[in-house]
Amino acid sequence: MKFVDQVRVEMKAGDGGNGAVAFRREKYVDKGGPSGGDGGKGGSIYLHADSQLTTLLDYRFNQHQRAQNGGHGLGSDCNGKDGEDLHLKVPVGTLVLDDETGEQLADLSEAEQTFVVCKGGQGGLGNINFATSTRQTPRFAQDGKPGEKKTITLELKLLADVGLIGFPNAGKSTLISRISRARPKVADYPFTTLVPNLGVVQYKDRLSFVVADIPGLVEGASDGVGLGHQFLRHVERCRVLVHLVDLSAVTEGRVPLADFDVINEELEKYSPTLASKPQIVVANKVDLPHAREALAGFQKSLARRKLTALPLSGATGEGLGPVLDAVAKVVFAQKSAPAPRLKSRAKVKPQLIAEPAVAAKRAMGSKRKPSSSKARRPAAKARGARP
Ligand SMILES: Nc1nc2c(ncn2[C@@H]2O[C@H](COP(=O)(O)OP(=O)(O)OP(=O)(O)O)[C@@H](O)[C@H]2O)c(=O)[nH]1
Ligand SMILES: [Mg+2]
Repeated sequence: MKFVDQVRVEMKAGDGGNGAVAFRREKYVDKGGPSGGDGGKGGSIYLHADSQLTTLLDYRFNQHQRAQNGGHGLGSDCNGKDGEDLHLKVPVGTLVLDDETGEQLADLSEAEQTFVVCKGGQGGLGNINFATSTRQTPRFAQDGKPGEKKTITLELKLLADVGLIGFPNAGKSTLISRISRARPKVADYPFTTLVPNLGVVQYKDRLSFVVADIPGLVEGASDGVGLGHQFLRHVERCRVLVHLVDLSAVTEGRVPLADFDVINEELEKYSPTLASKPQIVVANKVDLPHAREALAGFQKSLARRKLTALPLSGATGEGLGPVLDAVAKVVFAQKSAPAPRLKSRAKVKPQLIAEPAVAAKRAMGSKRKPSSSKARRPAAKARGARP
């Protein structure tokens, strides 16, 4: 399936129906008066975040979306029918941007979140509404209002906790397929991964986090080299980046520290915020002899910058524990504490708010108890809600 993560869509809500100009004409009813009904409301366009969807592919070939117009008002006091609303589904993590201004209109980051993109136009009033004592035959009615029209850009940003970054062939897909059930293609040529993949990692104590494997970056990605920066938006929301450095590349004359710097420069060019995200540096492929030899040197050069590199072999699983622990430490430290949930309404102790008059009487020492059932009701409510 094609991965579509950005699409421009023209949206038009339904226009409101026009109000009608009509007069009652009946046998024996002379000058029956105005009877033009109102126009119906135009349909609105809603976007719903759906956890079942993973891409914006549906919109690639449906770039014009229209909701139904409202029906026009009719004679005999008949109102026009409201236009049907249009409900569109988008994947969770979709940003809704105004195409012209680039302004963010909505961020649908939670399942079932809803956003009204375009409101339907109001229906016009029929002439029946304009009859007064001095104007008994209004020969005019109101036109319906046009529905909102917008061109928007839908942009998908995957919701992953951890983003895997590094050069092509660094072993990102190998790592995600080892720690999760994601099975992206693994091969020894660059740009094997062309679209981001997500995997859920089951960590200890039933804790889990989502990892995104994104296509490799190369020097000049900001100028469109390789696949460019286009997929970096998918790690913008991550809590932590795992930066894989391929130590075996020393056999090709590459220097691990230089590789590390190139990727960081590309991150910086894309977004300084992304570059300042917590990073766990992983020295990968240590199962290979050349890589193992290069490890100490790489770690030393990072230590000079007060950074550490965790050795790993995505292929054999060596060093996986400490890497996952380091990731989990950042992910779960940052994950906000679970929102306090009310187990039952009983926990909320309602306070009896006395009406000002009652409060004043009480203050004056009035001993008369409220006798009416109305006055007793709040107290009864409070009792009912007690645990
Ligand atoms: N020896 C060894 N080989 C590895 C290790 N990890 C990955 N490889 C090999 O390195 C090559 C590239 O691995 P991938 O996982 O496809 O690399 P990637 O970072 O996803 O590459 P792109 O998708 O092209 O960006 C494959 O031939 C893997 O078998 C490792 O830990 N040790
Ligand atoms: Mg890959």
